Amino acid sequence: MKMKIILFTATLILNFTLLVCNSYAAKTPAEKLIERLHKLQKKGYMYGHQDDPFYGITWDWDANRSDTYELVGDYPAVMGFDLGGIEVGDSKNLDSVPFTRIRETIIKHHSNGGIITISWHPRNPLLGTTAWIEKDTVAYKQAISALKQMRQDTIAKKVINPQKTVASILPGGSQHAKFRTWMSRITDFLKTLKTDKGQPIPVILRPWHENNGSWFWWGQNNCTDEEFHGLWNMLQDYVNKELPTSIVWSYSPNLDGYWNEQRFLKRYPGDNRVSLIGEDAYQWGKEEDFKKQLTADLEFLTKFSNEHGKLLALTECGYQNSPDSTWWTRVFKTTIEKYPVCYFLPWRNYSKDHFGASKDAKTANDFKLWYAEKKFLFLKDIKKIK
Ligand code: BMA
Repeated sequence: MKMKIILFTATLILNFTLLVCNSYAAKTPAEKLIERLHKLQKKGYMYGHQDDPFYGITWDWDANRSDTYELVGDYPAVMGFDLGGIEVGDSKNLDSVPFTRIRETIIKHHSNGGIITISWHPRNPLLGTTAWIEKDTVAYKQAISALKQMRQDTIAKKVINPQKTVASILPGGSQHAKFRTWMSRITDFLKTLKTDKGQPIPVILRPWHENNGSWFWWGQNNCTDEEFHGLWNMLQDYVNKELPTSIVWSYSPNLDGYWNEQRFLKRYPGDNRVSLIGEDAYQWGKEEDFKKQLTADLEFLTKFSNEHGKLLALTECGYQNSPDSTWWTRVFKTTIEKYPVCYFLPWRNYSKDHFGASKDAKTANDFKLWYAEKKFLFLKDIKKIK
């Protein structure tokens, strides 16, 4: 009898262990990253930085350097990289970073326990220009008005309207086949992001960002709501088919100041398509305006992300070349710390413009003071939290 009970209990324990192991094994790298981000969000907010190990305010391309490390003795928890240029087969991205180096760095940061986010500023598929559309639109309007004055309406009709870019790449559009090739090039790169054991490395992908502004060809005035959804879904469905287990999707509009549910929902891709809601939030003008807008947005986004079960992050941020030595703790920290922001990612540091922490920035001491706080998480802090 006793033996039977022991056997029965042993089987129960074994079954339970198998169940736990299976359910863990069944989780994809993307699902595990989402869980990890939720865990980390409860501990504090992580520091992220774009292109951190490639160049800094006073150096370029050296190996094993980082403005963050040289200031605080630790690396960013989150590193951001951009794949602009991969779509046309370039060997370096739009900021001259070789894709081979981006790949190596992603693999290394992941194996060190870090988190990766990827943005993409693809060129304009209709015009061959950059992701930034404003100059194209101005040139188009000038050409049309000149041609109209010359009564050249037939020629005017043939001039390509930059604001038709999104429409041109959707199924049935003149550039659809070309854009499929572009999508295949970005997925080919993403497929090479693997651990040394051959496991796909999870990444937070943040396409079509700042879409409530009109400076990119996918922006607010450059496509309709319907076209935007078509664009989002086309890329997402393509990438998910090729990489079904490793992509965490981030939807990241720009600092707005006036979000409400109705407006936000117009271009929100949908709960089944987004895991992280981000916002790109720079101070370009007055401090008071920035604080007011960011507070209003974080109030709205906190409520929205809680109700929809999403993560919240400031996916790009900073104050370019901040002349104000106390900006981080006095302006930024005090505005964000009340909200469940899981990470914030200052944009790149390079000789002309910098956004992130550095010993060469006026904000160096202020940032170091902030670094000492327990809630502020860097690579060493998150390593053990899997
Ligand atoms: C912008 C600027 C550009 C850069 C682009 C993509 O905000 O930093 O110089 O090319 O991001 O990284």
